[in-house]
Amino acid sequence: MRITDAQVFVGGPKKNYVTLKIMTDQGVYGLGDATLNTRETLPAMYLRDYLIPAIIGMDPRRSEDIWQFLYRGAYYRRGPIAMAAYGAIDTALWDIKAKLAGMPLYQLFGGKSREAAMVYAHATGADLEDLMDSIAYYVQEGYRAIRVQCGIPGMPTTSYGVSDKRGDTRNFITDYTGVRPRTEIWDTDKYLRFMPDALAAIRDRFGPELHILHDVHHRLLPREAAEFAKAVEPMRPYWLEDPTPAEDQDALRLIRQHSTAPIAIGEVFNSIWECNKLIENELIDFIRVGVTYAGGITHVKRIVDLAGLHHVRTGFHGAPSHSPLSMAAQAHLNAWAPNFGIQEYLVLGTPECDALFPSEHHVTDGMMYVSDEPGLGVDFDESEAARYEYEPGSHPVVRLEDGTMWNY
Ligand code: CS2
Ligand code: MG
Repeated sequence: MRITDAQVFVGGPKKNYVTLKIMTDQGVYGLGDATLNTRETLPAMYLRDYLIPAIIGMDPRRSEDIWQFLYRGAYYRRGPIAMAAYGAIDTALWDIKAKLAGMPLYQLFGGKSREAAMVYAHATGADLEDLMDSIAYYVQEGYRAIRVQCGIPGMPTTSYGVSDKRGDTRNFITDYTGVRPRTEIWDTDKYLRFMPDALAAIRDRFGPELHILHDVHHRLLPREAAEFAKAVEPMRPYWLEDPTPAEDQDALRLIRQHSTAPIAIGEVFNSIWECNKLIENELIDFIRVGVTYAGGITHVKRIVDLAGLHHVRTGFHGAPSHSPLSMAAQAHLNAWAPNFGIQEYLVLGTPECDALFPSEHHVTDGMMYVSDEPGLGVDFDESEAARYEYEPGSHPVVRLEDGTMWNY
């Protein structure tokens, strides 16, 4: 069996999905995702110019060897662009393998460990009252776990992912008006004075059972993160995400020394070599990698197995930029992983997105049900894809009130 050709498509309904389709001499094809939000053309070019010409003629069933060929063969290893490109190929090869077996992908990992996987929704509010309405909406929709993000009083712009318009709970991460980013202003003192009380009010209003998650989005210094984690511990958050940038991994000990609040990190990691020390030293509770830019199923499965040895559970990245293909790959891993924790989930199901990526995967009452179709269980409609083209977009950048650049 041979790979005969592969194509890359960039575009989608208000997203720039980077979709890879690998064709074989037996008519079976595989699909993979390389969507690197706001840098989408780069993995697409890596695939088209360097990787696709090198894999044509290879046996698509040898996914492990092809992964090693891509990773070891590059010499300049890792990085999100390369790992997204390898990840797309790897996912497409697993799709082909499971289609050949006539089984849903999770069967190849060892079968289902659960009937459905808990997901968390995003609630946001311009202020606390607005956020309470947004949480109430998701609770009523059946979600058991909700990430809560709120505008901070006195801060000149709203912080990460929150609209300044009351009642507008769409997720504001990517701005598709061009590559020049808008600026958000950050003030740690205002945040630290406000957010613990806000979380206490949310716990008070929604009771002990709701899983409350919060994303600090790399904004605090390690000492401040420890102070924050200690302050919110009585509210029993399900997790605190990215309390501090994880480049300085030893600094995370400070949080552990001061608080038992669970810590989730890893959405910007792209290899096991960024995860292994945090996992082995048991400095985190949830690993947040995404199949898209952490090298695909082969590499992420290795990270999940390492995490399992150290009581670290999964909480895969599932931001709005994720394609239904990467979400499907994660749905299969979530169905299998003995150390599954939770899955981030934003409603992707617009009619346009469903038409582009038809599938049986679905979320009901806050639980994700994996498709039983052979392979990934997602198709790709090329005539739909022809309607879209790449639209340049950007994340905001963050500055302190005096103009100093900060972490987005
Ligand atoms: C966020 C991300 O989902 C999350 O937890 O931190 O949305 C992140 O901002 C985006 O993926 C960046 O593209
Ligand atoms: Mg995050």
